[in-house]
Amino acid sequence: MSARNPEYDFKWCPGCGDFGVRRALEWALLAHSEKTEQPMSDNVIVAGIGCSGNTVHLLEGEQPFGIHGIHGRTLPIAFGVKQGRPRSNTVVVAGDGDFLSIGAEHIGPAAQRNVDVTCVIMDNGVYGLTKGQASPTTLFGTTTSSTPFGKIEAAIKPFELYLAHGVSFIASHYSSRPRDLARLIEEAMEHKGFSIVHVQSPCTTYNDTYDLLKGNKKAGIAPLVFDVPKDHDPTDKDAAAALARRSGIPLGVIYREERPTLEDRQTEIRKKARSRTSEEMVETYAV
Ligand SMILES: Cc1ncc(C[n+]2csc(CCOP(=O)(O)OP(=O)(O)O)c2C)c(N)n1
Ligand code: SF4
Ligand SMILES: [Mg+2]
Repeated sequence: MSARNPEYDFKWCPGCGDFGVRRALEWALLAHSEKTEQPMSDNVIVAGIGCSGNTVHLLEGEQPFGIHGIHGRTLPIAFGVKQGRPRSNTVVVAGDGDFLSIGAEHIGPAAQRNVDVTCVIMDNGVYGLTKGQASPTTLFGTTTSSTPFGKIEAAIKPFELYLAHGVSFIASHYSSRPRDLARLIEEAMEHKGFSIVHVQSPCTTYNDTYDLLKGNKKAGIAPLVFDVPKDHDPTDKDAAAALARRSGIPLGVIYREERPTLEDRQTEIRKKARSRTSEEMVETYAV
């Protein structure tokens, strides 16, 4: 339960990866606000529905604005926030189910517009809140409450999907190194354009992947996570695609591209567009 929001009675399970993501997000928000000298109230967190979305209620300390919206619709809400308050640092927090299943159709338009929003996606490979159904990132053949004979679809590959859509900043990390994750989230917030930090955040109740991610010598399990190689050039799209296709979980920035944001282009258009009276507007429709 949040000390700042005692009416909201919510608990994560012990060991849930989302604790680490919450801590990282708090640090990143503090660092970003300090650097930009913007008040905390200029940060807006748009949360999806899922255990991950509850991050918005658990933030401690000075509070950003929080909107706990509709499952799968974080991006349209964030788009509206950014249109209404272009100076706000708008951050989406959502799960793999929310963002990549029902919400997947919104990734393409947000990327093509290069809307200046940062997304922190908590991927636990399962629908945690609704008790363990398969999600788009659940591996093929996995037995879950909705796939008792094994999942029959292949798992989607988020990084390849983000690259194909033209997301202008793509990073990957996991919840067990919150300091490093915080720096990556901060970098994503500083990026001008649409940024996604895709975080492996294990669900200890329905899909405990800690040993797989970190490795377990005693059990003979090699770690899935690896640091992005020092010589990786994130501005090289081919190199980013090769990294996205590599097996395992890279920790660091996969891709970065500087290009005008939607807000930049709108500012340019506003300079060109002459303001009109209602009568003049109606006149333009007359045949
Ligand atoms: C429109 C709509 N469809 C379905 C649901 C039910 N629902 C709530 S959370 C959820 C899945 C959550 O999974 P994920 O987004 O991965 O978040 P997690 O709980 O794993 O963090 C679903 C299907 C809903 N609330 N609204
Ligand atoms: S069900 Fe899973 S994702 Fe949800 S709080 Fe528990 S451990 Fe975390
Ligand atoms: Mg999930």
